[in-house]
Amino acid sequence: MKRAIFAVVGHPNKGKSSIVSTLSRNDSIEISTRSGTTSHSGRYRVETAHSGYELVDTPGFQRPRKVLAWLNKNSPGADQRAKTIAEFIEDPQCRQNFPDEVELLSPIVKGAAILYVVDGSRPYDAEYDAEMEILRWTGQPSMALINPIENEKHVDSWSQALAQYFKTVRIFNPMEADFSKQIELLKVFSHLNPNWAATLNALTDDLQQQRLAQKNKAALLLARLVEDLCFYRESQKVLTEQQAKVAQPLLEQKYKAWMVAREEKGIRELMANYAHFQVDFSIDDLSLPPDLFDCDQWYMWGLDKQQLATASAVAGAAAGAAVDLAVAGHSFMLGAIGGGLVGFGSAWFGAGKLVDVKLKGLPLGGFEACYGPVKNKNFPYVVIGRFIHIYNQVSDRNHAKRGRLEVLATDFQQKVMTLEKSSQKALHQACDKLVKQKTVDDLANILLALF
Ligand SMILES: Nc1nc2c(ncn2[C@@H]2O[C@H](COP(=O)(O)OP(=O)(O)O)[C@@H](O)[C@H]2O)c(=O)[nH]1
Ligand SMILES: [Mg+2]
Repeated sequence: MKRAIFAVVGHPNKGKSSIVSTLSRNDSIEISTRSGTTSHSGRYRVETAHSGYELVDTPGFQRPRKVLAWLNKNSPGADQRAKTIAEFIEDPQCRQNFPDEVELLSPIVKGAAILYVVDGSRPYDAEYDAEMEILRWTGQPSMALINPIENEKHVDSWSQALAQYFKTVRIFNPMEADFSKQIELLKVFSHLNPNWAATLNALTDDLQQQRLAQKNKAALLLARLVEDLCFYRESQKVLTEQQAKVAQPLLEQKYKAWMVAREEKGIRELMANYAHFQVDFSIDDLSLPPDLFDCDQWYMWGLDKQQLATASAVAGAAAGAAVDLAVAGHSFMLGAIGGGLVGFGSAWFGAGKLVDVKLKGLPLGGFEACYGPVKNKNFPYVVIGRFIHIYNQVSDRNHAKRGRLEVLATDFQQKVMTLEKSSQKALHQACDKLVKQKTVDDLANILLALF
């Protein structure tokens, strides 16, 4: 058998489906506290550029002792055991009486290697011997995985028991095992069957490449996001200043809605990049500091005042006034420029702390009322900080994890401080350009330092 196939087997509720989910990066596999959730085997192919393998998620053993009794009764001797197992899965009576065992043994009889899963937080007892004995009868390559579901209390006794039946035993927690732990495990798999060593080695190489490519893609997604958010403006033609005043709240509303939706889209793209499609997440969860438009709370996401001042200096931007304006949260372009910009009353400015609010006289009469683009110097850092924060959670999130994305604050300011000086400078210069609505060459590459 050329293709590497692993059947993940064990007692119900030991994390078999969780392991398959994490290793195959598939968050649509059903995982449940309800025993017997997986009643039919599911096959999950992992395809990479030059390789691939398959995981089979199976139902748990239901009546292993009875099955073993049947096998013992029907086996002429040790040399015939694998054959007896094959007879067991074909036997009409057995298919009726032991559907789960038939289902889980079928892929093994066809050549799959065995990954036997137990829970390291529950004690070993002799009941499991029947399962392990049945698996041994198949004669297929095998290893055991101890999943410490709640704790590692019984890992040692399990290790001893498992060593009686399996040459290879590893601890693997499908919720927590990070990428390197997953790669480590795949490397162990490659020793189970010498025929699969080459393909599984190619697989781990591919996965490592893939992970790099995902990181580059994440940086590219952020580059597009921060550019879009920094450049965006909402505008509307109006005939009079009075009309502009009426239009202003609507413009503001539309502007904010667009910005929020764009940020959410960027985050969804990031999740899709890591094959997370079912994550329960709402952009509102990011409102640890209330929202993207609350300047006072920004220092938590972006840079703090002092960093911002340093950033401006590093970027070679005008220090002093420019920095103070940024810190105060408003920076307006007022007065007449070109076609004629008309400033508005204080209500107009007050609402527009964050952004540029303009009324521009049009050559053929009337005005163009504009909301945006962003003027606050901290804004690009805030967007970047929020994205990096989500990146940290998403890129390391195992696919067995269900439930909401936990929003744990990560220290973006610290991250910026620890960048190499040249990377810091490039970042500050890029942000300085972005708030001036100038495009930045190679932005994704500059941002990559933060990933
Ligand atoms: N905390 C924690 N829960 C786990 C772990 N593995 C599985 N579970 C939980 O145990 C239950 C059964 O998991 P599942 O993968 O469906 O087990 P299966 O019946 O063997 O396929 C689910 O509620 C999982 O969320 C783990 O490593 N840590
Ligand atoms: Mg299952």
